[in-house]
Amino acid sequence: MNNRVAVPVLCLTAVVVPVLGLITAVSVITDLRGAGSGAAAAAAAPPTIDYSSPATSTLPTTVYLTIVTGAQTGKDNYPAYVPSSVTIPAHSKVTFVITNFDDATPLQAALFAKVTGTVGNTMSVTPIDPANPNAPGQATTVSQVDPNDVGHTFTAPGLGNLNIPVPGHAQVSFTVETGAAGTFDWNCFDPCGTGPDGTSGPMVTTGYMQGTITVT
Ligand SMILES: [Cu+2]
Repeated sequence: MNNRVAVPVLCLTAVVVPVLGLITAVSVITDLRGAGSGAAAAAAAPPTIDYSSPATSTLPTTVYLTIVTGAQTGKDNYPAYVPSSVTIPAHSKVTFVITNFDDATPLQAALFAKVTGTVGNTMSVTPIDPANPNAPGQATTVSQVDPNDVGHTFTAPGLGNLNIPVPGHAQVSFTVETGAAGTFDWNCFDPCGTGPDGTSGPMVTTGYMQGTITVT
């Protein structure tokens, strides 16, 4: 009889004592950890990272484009913007520099002779001599160009109604303020291409007189 009673008691003791010991051990470890992290926090606060804010963009805020002639592309009457597609940061001021080695083609629509969509609706124009390209002329700031002097336009209606009339044999620079992310098509609206009205060929070919501006 006594053995039958004693066995459960011993069993209970065998279970309870180790459990109590475990609880005590966990409490000690928790206390030590608390003390340790407190000391570390006092010594050097960990950096705070705010993941709700976007990372600062590493994209360039100056973009360089070159307009090359059909002779340079090796494709008759196929002048091209190089590069024809660019990626720029959102919510930023981005400066474009376009160097045009091509000559003028009179604009058919004088509307595209005006500078729009840039800071101040102006651009800087510096004449260049393609045969001596590192001896630029005097820069001037303009809000429009004589339609007969325009060689190509850089027109992106979706990007703040951007329109740049690029004179023949000139370098232009202008600044745009980007907004939210998006992809915007640009086209040249000067009839520099092939076909009876000059609007075929490179004018309708991505990589020549049309491309995209990606804002990200
Ligand atoms: Cu063009």
